[in-house]
Amino acid sequence: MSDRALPRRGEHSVEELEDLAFELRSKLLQLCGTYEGAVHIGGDLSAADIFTALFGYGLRVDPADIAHPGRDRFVLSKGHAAVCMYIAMAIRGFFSYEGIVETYGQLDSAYGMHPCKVQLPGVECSTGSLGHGLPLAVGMALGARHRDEDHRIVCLLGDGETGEGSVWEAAMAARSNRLGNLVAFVDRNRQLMTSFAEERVLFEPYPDKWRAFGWNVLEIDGHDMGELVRAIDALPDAGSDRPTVVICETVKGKGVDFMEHNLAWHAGSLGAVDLERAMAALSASRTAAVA
Ligand SMILES: Cc1ncc(C[n+]2csc(CCOP(=O)(O)OP(=O)(O)O)c2C)c(N)n1
Repeated sequence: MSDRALPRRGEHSVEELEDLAFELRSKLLQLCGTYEGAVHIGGDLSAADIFTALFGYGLRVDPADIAHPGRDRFVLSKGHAAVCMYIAMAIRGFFSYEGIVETYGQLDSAYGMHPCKVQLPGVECSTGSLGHGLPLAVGMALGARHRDEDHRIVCLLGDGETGEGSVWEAAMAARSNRLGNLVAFVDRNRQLMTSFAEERVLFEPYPDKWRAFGWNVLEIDGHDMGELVRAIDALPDAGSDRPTVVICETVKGKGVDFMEHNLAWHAGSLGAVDLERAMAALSASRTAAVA
């Protein structure tokens, strides 16, 4: 057993988390305006509240002690949202935002378009090929059980990604092995890369599919910080015998009106004029939300 103090969960209120989610979206857009390549901005914006709730509230992690054995492990299965994770982690104190912007997406940068745990200590899993994060998380959860550790493994998936068969093999293995220390969040933005989800794959009845695999299912509005916090508070103890999935209903491009529900904004970059428009739209949606 380690004699280091256990990492603490984030301690922000719902209102503070909402401010942090705005900060995260603003920083994402700024980076999208300076980086020359395409940023997966649509699925970053849909997941920004989930990232904020996890890194600002739900996860027991310590930026000053990233290898603590008692820390929760976060696995970004939708690895194309790496930059959103980097910035959420920067806001929690893991890295500096300026450091991310300086080298993001460049050859040999620690901040690649997909996360690499070798290049960037603090990242728990190298991901990017969709469908692999949940199987990895199942292995990590099993390992924790074997070592008698009581931390959680938290995995974020895209809904499109859950069209991969490996996700359902992992879901079955998780329940078979009674992995109550495993929690999946699904960013249910109902869009894939080039199409709307149900046009390609009949996901519905989506929550019932997870229930059929024996999971505890929570369904929430993934942009309502209060609901995110309550879902995190309602998670069963890591020692329980049933994995939990939190299905977060979201909007791809959330917060920037011309990106919302728009297939053109799965990935893209912003010129100076578009950046200004996007920042104005984000501020307007924040003002409307607090009014
Ligand atoms: C195995 C694999 N196939 C294809 C891709 C390319 N790809 C990147 S994002 C994406 C769409 C994924 O949709 P979803 O999981 O719903 O993510 P989101 O809409 O939240 O960005 C695809 C097909 C990939 N990264 N991995």
